[in-house]
Amino acid sequence: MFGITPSARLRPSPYFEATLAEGVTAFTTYNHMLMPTAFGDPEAEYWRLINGVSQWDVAVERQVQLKGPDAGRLAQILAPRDLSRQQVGQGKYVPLCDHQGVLINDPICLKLADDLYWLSIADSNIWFWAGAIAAERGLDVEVSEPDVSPMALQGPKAEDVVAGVCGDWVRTLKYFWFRETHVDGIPVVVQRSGWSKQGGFEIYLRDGTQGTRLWQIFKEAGRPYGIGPGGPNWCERVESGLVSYGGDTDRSTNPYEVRMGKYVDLGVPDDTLGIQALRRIAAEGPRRHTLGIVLDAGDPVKPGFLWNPIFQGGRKVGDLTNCIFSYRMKKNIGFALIERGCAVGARVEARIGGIMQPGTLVELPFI
Ligand code: THG
Repeated sequence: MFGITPSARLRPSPYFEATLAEGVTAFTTYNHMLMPTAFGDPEAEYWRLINGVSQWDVAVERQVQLKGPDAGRLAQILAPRDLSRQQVGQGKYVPLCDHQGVLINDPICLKLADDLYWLSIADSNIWFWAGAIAAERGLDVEVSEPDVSPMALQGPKAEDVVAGVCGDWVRTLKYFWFRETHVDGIPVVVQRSGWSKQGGFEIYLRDGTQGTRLWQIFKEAGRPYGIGPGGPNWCERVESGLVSYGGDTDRSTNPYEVRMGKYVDLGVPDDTLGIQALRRIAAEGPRRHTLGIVLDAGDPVKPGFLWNPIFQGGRKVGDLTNCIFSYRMKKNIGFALIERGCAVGARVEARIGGIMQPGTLVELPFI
């Protein structure tokens, strides 16, 4: 359809050549990189994730490394979730908020050592933010972006594939826990994680020259299980109720509005960014919440790129932040970021492409 102009601003993934060889047909941009999102057969890619194992280039999940005596202090200043009992080898899903309590990223925080943390970030420039906060607070910590590029293996067969390559110890890893190891001499971190609810692992490659080789090793090990390429799957993640920062959030969304309230600890130290605002929001109650919506329409609707307004009795009450035809439910489903007065069971209308589409609000996740 169109090409992409090369530039040093558009940074390459170590798996780029491998995904070209797999027949990638579409990319999205994320953290100033390209992420493969399609390989020509969306339904096959979906069922492979649900029933088998899917291999993803998610190198765009960049690491913001905090290193030095104050690394843990900085992590806790950035994240309004209690990290005081986080252990080495453990990851935690954390909201990052600005001073107003607005969500600015939702990384996994990995503690590699008492003085070494990675924030595995979603799509926003946290390296500027973390560096500025460290300097302003006079902390003894170095903020950098190391040569680390995750690849995901997702789906019910992912554990067998990763155990085949790394050993049976991976089967004992708890959710978000990880271990540093080598795969045929290539340095990696292996974590039980990934942006799907089908189970799986992420392999954080620590040598960007070895992407093609690492891809091939897992592809070979996955052959008996029918492995194939994929990417963060729009349909599966909506069915599973996974929030996409920047997709389902806007410039005023706080964690309580997008089902992340359980990852906020109001007792964190007072110098944590955004905590005063979050305490106020928690006391007053957020204005909006995120629910599922099931449209009446039987045929797939095309929602386009923009948020679609949701109405009740002719009044705008929220936004449809995504919408997809579910292969398992055979319905159009999406997320509604909507006034708290609109509850589960309520009938609403979403205006999509100029057409009013009636639907019902439901609990998340759908499946
Ligand atoms: N893996 C890694 N880095 C990432 C992502 C990832 N960075 C960007 C983005 N994804 C960060 N966002 C999320 C969002 C949700 C989850 C992980 C990262 C997730 N959530 C589960 C849930 O909401 O049900 C479990 C949360 C929990 O139990 O604590 O897994 O995917 N490396």
